[in-house]
Amino acid sequence: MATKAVMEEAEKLREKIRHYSYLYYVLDQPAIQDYEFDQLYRRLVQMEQQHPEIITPDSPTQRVGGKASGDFPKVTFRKPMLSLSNVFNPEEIKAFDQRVKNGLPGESVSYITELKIDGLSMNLIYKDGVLIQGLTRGDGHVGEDVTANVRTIRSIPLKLSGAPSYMEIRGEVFMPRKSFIALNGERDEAGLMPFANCRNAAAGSLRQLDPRVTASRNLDFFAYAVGDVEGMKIHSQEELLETLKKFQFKVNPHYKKWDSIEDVISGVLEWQEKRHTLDYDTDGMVIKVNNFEQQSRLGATVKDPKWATAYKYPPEEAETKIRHIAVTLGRTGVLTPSADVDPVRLAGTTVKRATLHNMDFIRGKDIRVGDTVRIYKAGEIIPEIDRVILEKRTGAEQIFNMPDTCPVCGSPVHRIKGEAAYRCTNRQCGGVIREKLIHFASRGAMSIDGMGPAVVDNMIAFRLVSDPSDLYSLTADQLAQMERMGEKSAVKLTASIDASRSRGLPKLLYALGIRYVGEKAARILAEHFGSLDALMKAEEEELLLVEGIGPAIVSSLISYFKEKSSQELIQKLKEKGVLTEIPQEEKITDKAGVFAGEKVVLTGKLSSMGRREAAELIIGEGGEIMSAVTNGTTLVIAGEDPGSKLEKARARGIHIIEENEFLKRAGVRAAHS
Ligand code: 1X8
Repeated sequence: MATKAVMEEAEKLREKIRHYSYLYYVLDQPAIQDYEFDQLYRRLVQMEQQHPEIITPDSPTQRVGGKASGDFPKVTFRKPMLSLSNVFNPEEIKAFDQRVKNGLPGESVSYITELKIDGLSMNLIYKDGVLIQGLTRGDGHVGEDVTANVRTIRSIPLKLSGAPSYMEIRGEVFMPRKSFIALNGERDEAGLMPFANCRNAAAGSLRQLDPRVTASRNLDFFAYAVGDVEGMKIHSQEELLETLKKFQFKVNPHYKKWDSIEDVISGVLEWQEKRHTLDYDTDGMVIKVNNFEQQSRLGATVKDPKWATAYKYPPEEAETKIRHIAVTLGRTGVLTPSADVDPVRLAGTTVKRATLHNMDFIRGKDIRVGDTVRIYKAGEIIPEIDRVILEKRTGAEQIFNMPDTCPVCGSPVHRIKGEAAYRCTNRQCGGVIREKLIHFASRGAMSIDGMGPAVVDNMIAFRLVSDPSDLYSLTADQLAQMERMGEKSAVKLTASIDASRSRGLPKLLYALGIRYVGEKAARILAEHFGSLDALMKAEEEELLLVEGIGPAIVSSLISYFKEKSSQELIQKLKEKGVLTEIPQEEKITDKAGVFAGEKVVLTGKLSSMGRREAAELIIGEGGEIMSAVTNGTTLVIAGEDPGSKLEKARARGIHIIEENEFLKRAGVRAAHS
């Protein structure tokens, strides 16, 4: 049996992890390094493994773990989830205001505007502050129970503090554009059908039978309403949003209160263009009467509330003609078709090319060369074809077929059973090698300066490299033989290749270009396993237990490491001195360092080191860096010319030390370890 002390320590860890997750996932203000977070998390997993009886359902370790149920049971809502009436122009907004005013004669009315998020509406049920059910909107009266999947969304609290006995939180599950674009890129590479937009991707991710898949999809949630609530009274939408924030939900920050409908209109129009800069899709603006008592007097029709409406922004689409279908080769050998179209303006840019993904996509939409098509931007960035305008067919359009041979090396092209993708069958295909090298050297991967596509082409043409490991034995003389490469540039390039040896495991893992292993997955894996050797030795079951790593990544890793060519490449990279572990400076070896638990503010100049260095030292010793003195600050390190932070610290009686004392504390430790 676990002792009281063990249970208390576990609960403390949970609180800490909840707090740092909140800062990271809800406020987007990370306060500790990922590695340090991982250490806390692993410590909790360890304790819970040793004492399974202490596991609580709201423990942060229990986000992914619900069983994969065969289907999603139907659940009837206590209060229906209504839809919204739509308005499309300022006149209709004014008419909405008139209807509201007619329902509330002589009263003054304030409105709240909120961005309308293009995702899926959800109802989250909290009993005594614990999330017990997550339901999709369904038909508004009966929703589907997707609790196991909802629990994997990090910005949704599993536990609320100070919550009433029963509360339903309503909001929108969505997929950020960045995640959507990355996901579709992976799907193209894997020969899977891409999602048409962020909303479909979010819906598909939420309806997964395996919660681990949902967990890997990077879903997010904005809260904006409540359903049934027992034991708490809220008086206005403004108060509601503030309350949701207090319960640590993510609330979209772009809401505003207005006292006149003219101001509402200007607020709505202001976002018509600005919304394109956000990292999530919005399809309009919701306008709500602020006062709840006025809301209830206005009431609802069978379908929608009379106190709210949605101003819908027109979808951004354009019409153009397909002139040609081109085929490009990716780094896994997949051939991807794309349409060259007549240049057309769309959502702020000129579009000349739209992706066609794969043959199933082309056949599914019956896309032909010469067709007139409607295009839009998926995730606001990627030009996509929505549909062919059949009425504009002339009969001169040409059906497209995938080439039988690789456009780069001429080898046969093969379609794997069950996949939509066609691949070049040549393992030594120059085009694939090229793409692999470009990826290996790219930013986010090994960041080799001066090694862009043109240089890679040159290297291949001069037969200097056939895989990334060859880079590490290149001499400046060899490089200088290439065209358009001076001696100076050659020396510089060898230096940046050399420097890339020590990038470390997270970058290397991404650079290897393993299918599905993007930057984020690479970092998670690197931090979990610490070395490439440990990762390569890991069994499937162990990989599946890693938070944020879904089954697709796991099977891709396993098949990659099983390949003889991968093993050889890794062996060669090691022999050439490429670091296959986490760099020393990114490691926090002992969380119980001399500054463990301290929240430290640095002020003034230190003579012995820079700010960054000092911060790293403190973090490395278990401390946390704060940018300003607050009530939570436990220690202030004062250098020269410390300024107002020092005064603030003095006024609050916070412990202050000077540079020599700081060095002594940090140094004593360093001498021991
Ligand atoms: C739907 C949505 C609402 C809000 C944001 N996004 C949506 N998709 C909001 O109120 N902030 S309200 C709503 C509905 O009532 N159907």
